[in-house]
Amino acid sequence: MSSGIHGGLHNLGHTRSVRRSSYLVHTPDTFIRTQIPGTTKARVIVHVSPAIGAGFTQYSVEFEPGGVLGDAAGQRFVYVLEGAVTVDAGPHKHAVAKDGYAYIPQGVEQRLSAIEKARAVVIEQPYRPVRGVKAPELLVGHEQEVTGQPLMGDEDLQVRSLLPDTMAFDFAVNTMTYKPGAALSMVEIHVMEHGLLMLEGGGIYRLDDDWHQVTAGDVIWMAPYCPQWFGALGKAPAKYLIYKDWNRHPLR
Ligand code: UGY
Ligand code: MN
Repeated sequence: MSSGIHGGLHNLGHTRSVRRSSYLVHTPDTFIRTQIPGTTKARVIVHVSPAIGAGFTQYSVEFEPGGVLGDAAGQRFVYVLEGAVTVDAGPHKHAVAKDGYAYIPQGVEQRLSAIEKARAVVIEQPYRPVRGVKAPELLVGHEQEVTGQPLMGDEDLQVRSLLPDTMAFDFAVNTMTYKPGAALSMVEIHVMEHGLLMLEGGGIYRLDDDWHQVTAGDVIWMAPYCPQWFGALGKAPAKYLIYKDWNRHPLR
């Protein structure tokens, strides 16, 4: 049987995706592929953008072999989900493979080229400088090389900070890995917003006053002050990549 929109498998109008003023749950069945200037042989799915009220953008790029993503609209963070890409940024050139990542400062001429079929998540945000603090430089790393830290002493919930926690950076990107049954110890309400991609496993996400089942491949945007809590379900760990704006005065 054929599938998708041409085969009539439309789930009778049902989806786990939800759009509220304080959050978005974006599940793969609702993804629409598009293109942005500077892309060739690459499709883009924009999950989070100023159009929904966010101060950053988060999108996925699906590259064919040889596919390219060009210049950014601000500083850029790239995390490779599948395959490998070459990052050409100014005078630097780095190969970044699955679970590898790169931070590229604002204004650097750049080109990301897929060495093979690849998928990556991209976060871009205008840089907010701080007087007397030098802006960050290009940084390339790998998630597995970052030491995990237990969140609030909970060994079953490990946080890996992919960017250095210095005032030079105005956002953070972390991975959070929950052992089966682990959960945030509190409902968080904070000024920072989040862009989140479920990498592995799943569980229940509380967002505002609603509880959602979430699984690998789902994306969530949380507005500032959106009440949030997560508990991992199933027999395998749950893991997500999470962005937050960070290290800046709330009036700037
Ligand atoms: O860093 C955070 O705010 C993180 N603990 N939030 C979350 O997982 N929803
Ligand atoms: Mn949070």
